[in-house]
Amino acid sequence: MLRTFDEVLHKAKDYGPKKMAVASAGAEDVLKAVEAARKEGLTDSILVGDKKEIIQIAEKMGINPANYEIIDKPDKTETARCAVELVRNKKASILMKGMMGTARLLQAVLDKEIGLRTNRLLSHVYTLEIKNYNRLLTMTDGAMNISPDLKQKAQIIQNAIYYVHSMGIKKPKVAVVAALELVNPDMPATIDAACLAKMSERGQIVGGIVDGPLGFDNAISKEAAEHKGIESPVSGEVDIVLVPNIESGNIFAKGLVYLAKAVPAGLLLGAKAPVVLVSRSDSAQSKLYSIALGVLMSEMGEI
Ligand code: COD
Repeated sequence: MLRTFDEVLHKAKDYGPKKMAVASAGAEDVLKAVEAARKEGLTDSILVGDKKEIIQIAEKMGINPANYEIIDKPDKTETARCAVELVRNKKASILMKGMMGTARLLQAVLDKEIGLRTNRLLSHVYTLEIKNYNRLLTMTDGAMNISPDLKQKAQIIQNAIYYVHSMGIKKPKVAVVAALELVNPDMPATIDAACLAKMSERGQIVGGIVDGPLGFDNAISKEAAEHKGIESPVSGEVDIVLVPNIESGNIFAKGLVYLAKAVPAGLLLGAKAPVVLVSRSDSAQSKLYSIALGVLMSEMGEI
């Protein structure tokens, strides 16, 4: 079981280098992460975007552009489509969002003809390394599915469970969190949570243990759960947190990053290949960890 990003990085090196298509690579922070991943032996990247600009920025940063295949696509929509097609045609096994809006890349990924759809729902995970927690915590979905229904939540959990398997966690523990740990008919998130726990018990979600509803306190702390007289098989050992909607997830992740100095990594799951989806504000190290997680996920192959 990989408990830290350094362990993830170390393990991912065993599987590299993987081909990675970078959509819109012409930005210092993107090239910095891509070059670090190359040096660590994680990836061998194909850079898509404005070739002149990519070369100019790379040279300014002391990166040798000759170490990369560069595909000239000055238009951003073309760039997204080209990078996606490289993955679809198996010329690359990981996709990375570079210097472009998430929506533009998602449109290409979701495109019925050239995209990377499978029969699964696409969902986003933030994996966080948090000082006061003894393992990596994966939270979903704070970036893709806006207000998932019960069926979608089950798929989002399933995606996250498969993903966490790639970190060597054989039976991940999933907490479906809400504002409280009781089913309150006025709070739909608590009803969904109870259904998801039952779906897991009945084998409708596999490969992990799902419990809910749980308040965040009694999900993350066994002591807090005991204090409230709650017995939960996941309490205190949670690997995955399912949040009710995009707002709660997004605020959750950013709150931990900005107030508790958690280190985030981000990926999109459920496509034909892992998609490294980082934000501009993520540090280069954090971007490198996201790539390393993409390598682990890619090693599992298409699910
Ligand atoms: N998985 C698989 N297919 C999907 C998904 C998904 N999660 N979402 C949409 N689709 C398919 C639909 O079935 C449909 O065939 C097609 O894609 C278009 O669907 P729409 O019309 O719902 O798609 P959009 O373009 O309106 O919305 C898709 C987005 C991903 C753009 C939308 O869900 C969105 O804006 N999400 C939030 C992204 C965001 O702003 N995040 C902020 C933090 S980074």
